[in-house]
Amino acid sequence: MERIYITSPLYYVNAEPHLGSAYTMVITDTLARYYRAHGWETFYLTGTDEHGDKIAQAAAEARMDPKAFTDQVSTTFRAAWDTCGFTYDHFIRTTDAYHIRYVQELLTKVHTTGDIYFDRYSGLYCFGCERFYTPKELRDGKCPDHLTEPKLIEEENYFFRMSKYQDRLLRHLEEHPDFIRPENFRNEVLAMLREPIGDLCISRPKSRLTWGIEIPFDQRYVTYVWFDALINYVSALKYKGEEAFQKFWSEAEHFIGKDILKPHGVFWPTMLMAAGLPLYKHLNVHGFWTVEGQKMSKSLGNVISPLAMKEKVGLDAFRYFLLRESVFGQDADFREESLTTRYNADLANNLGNLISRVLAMEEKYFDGVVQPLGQMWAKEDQELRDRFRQSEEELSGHMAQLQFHRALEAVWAAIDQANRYIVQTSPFVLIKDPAKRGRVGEILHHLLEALRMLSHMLAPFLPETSKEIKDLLNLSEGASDHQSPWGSFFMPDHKIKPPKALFPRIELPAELDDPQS
Ligand code: ME8
Repeated sequence: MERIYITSPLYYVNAEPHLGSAYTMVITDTLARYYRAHGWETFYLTGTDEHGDKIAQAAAEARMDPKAFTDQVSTTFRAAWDTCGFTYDHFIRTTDAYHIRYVQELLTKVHTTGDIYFDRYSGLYCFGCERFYTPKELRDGKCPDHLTEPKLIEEENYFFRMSKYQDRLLRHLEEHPDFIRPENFRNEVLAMLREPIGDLCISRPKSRLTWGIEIPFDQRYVTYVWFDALINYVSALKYKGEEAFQKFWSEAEHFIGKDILKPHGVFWPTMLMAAGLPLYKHLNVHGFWTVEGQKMSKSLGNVISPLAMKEKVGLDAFRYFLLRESVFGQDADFREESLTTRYNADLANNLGNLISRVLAMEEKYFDGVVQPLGQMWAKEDQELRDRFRQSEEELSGHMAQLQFHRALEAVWAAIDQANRYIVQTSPFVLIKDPAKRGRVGEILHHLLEALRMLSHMLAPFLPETSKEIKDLLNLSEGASDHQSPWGSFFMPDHKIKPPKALFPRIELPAELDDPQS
């Protein structure tokens, strides 16, 4: 049986869920649903990243004890993801006892083999990133992410002999061209590996930070947050049992945003090498979302909340927009106006109208009872079926390449064909001639097949809509009905439900309304 292990990043509990975190969840949830539906054994992991300076500071600002604070925010995340219906199999917190134990086990192992050593170090430290910077990495002397000047810190710490694994990682990337994808991010990591990567400072003295996993061989220190958080991808599987680890680890597909490429592309694989563990299968890197052309930030007040979007347009419309509007790996811009335009054109007009028209005609002409298909199919009937078959094939190719927007384009090509088929065959005209009633029944049968296939193809992307279509067609939820060949599924006495408007149009001010849609 084929398997896939899908991971999202662990979200820092210093902010509420937003567009960026929701996007990674939508992608990973879509993939998990897709592979599950195709019979793959799937494990989908998400969770929260709860240690380190950033979190300690956020807890202090909230005047809370860090553990109580992280309990609260982690619960908020989990509740938000549950409200969004994301189908993760396990939610890990880096404060979970089993994770802490596993991190300490791994630290001890790497220390014993000599790949962790103690040293005095002075360097430029960015508190925002929680890491040391080399002067070369800075922009005008400032951290490129936080635009603040790092502080010169001199202290004794533990170091991970990362440089020892540099050549091996470089070779791995050269031998596995799709290890990091898309290619531009692979090239970024290759460029990092063609310069000396140095060793990684993996401890923080308790004199300046206590909120972390204690270094098991020196109680004066806690673990650097990345040497803790990254390990979640393995500790969660180990928690599920050795069998889960054996089954899934080699199938790991990590999904991250581009700002955390270095920890995942350089720290993590070298850590795995030092721990004697196999490497993950792929690192899949997505771009950043801006909002109306601007960076999303609390101070600008433009943070998009997935829960607010659920209230406003519904989760499926939000998912559709994120997946259809962006190209995986590239940056994208969130605009309410584009969302409304796509909603009205693609969801309300093309998809919503198709569903309600077909169901309304079936209801009106045949009381909702599906009519039999004849032996001979018209050219248009065959074209409709062929277009759906082709779309399904295209969809699976695009999913393998993480081209979600293309996959949706393929589904919409089928929807367009179904709408065209209604115009070509004009059942609403034919029905006026009693001699053509049989043909009208056949046309509607083909269209109901189209809706059945749509409910299947749309399921990973628009799960609620897919469920609604199934329900309207009066199909049981778990039925693997999509495997039945076109035309052989509906029994002649099958009765569908009355029509329903799935995506009511969003009314726009007159000047914004698109005359085409
Ligand atoms: O980095 N557009 O957590 P995080 C797209 N705890 N993605 C965005 C985004 C935006 N505007 N803003 C943030 C962390 N993200 C670490 C991860 S993994 C072991 C530890 C993405 O909460 C960002 O790229 O700051 C990252 O993938 C995710 O949200 C979590 O960011």
